Amino acid sequence: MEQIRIKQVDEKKISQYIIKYTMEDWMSIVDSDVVIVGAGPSGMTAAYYLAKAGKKTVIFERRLSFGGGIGGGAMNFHKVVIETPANEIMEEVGVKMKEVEEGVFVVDTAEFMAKLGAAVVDAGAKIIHGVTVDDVIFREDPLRVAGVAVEWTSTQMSGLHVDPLFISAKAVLDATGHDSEIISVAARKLPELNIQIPGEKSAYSEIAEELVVMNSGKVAEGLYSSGMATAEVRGLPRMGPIFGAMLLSGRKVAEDIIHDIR
Ligand code: 48H
Ligand code: FE2
Repeated sequence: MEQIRIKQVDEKKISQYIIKYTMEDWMSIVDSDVVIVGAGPSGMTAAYYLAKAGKKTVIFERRLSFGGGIGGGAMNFHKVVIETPANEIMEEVGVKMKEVEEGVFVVDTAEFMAKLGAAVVDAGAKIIHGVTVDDVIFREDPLRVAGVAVEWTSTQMSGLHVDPLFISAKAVLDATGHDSEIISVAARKLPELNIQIPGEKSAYSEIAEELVVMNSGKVAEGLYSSGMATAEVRGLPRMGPIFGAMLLSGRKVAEDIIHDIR
């Protein structure tokens, strides 16, 4: 059998390459156009359209994977439902769909996560895993959100007292899902933003989808919501494992941000 010759790489060189090019990325990330918190379906869809429009976009994701609630499907069944016109977005990123009735499609969760994630990266957005956002930066005159505070998820889990780094952005998108973590912290620590959070309502899929898309957008200057964070912040019903509104709210909020930061 022919021997496979593998290039020999010194350990310290491996370290140097990783440190140098990680820091190069972070030097750019600290001054972003848009920070998206959460790599679930709505955050990734927003990132895809923002990056395609040339905005310097970063997603911070607490976990070491992307997809958010996609992976769990419905009670761990590996399918979710999509409805028109969200199928346009699935087609654009190459996710195969089975049309089960007119305008209603079933998709595989693994393919959904993988292809949406790949589309985000190919469009030029950065996805940084293992980072938790736990606060915002604000400015006065005019009062606005101007970025976020980030910490390693692993450091947070350790309980050690370590201060965060700050990342500035023209727009911050809370795509953290049901808990709406970023808008919640802004509402609590910046009462002058006047944000009231009524909380998500019980399930009513038929009306919830349109309501979530319509109500996704600006919550305060510089601060936006998409996906289930919108349901939490606007007091809208949940819809269960149908994902059209997650995708369409991500696209809608991307359009709003592109308009606002132009
Ligand atoms: C960094 C964070 C932080 C943080 C959270 O939950 P997601 O999938 O969010 P959406 O809104 O795009 O999609 C919601 C959908 O999955 C869902 O749950 C539906 C449709 N439910 C209907 C129903 O009736 O239940 O993703 C949010 C992501 C996750 O990956 C989190 O790990 C991440 O955000 N995240 N990342 N810093 N502070 N908080
Ligand atoms: Fe959910």
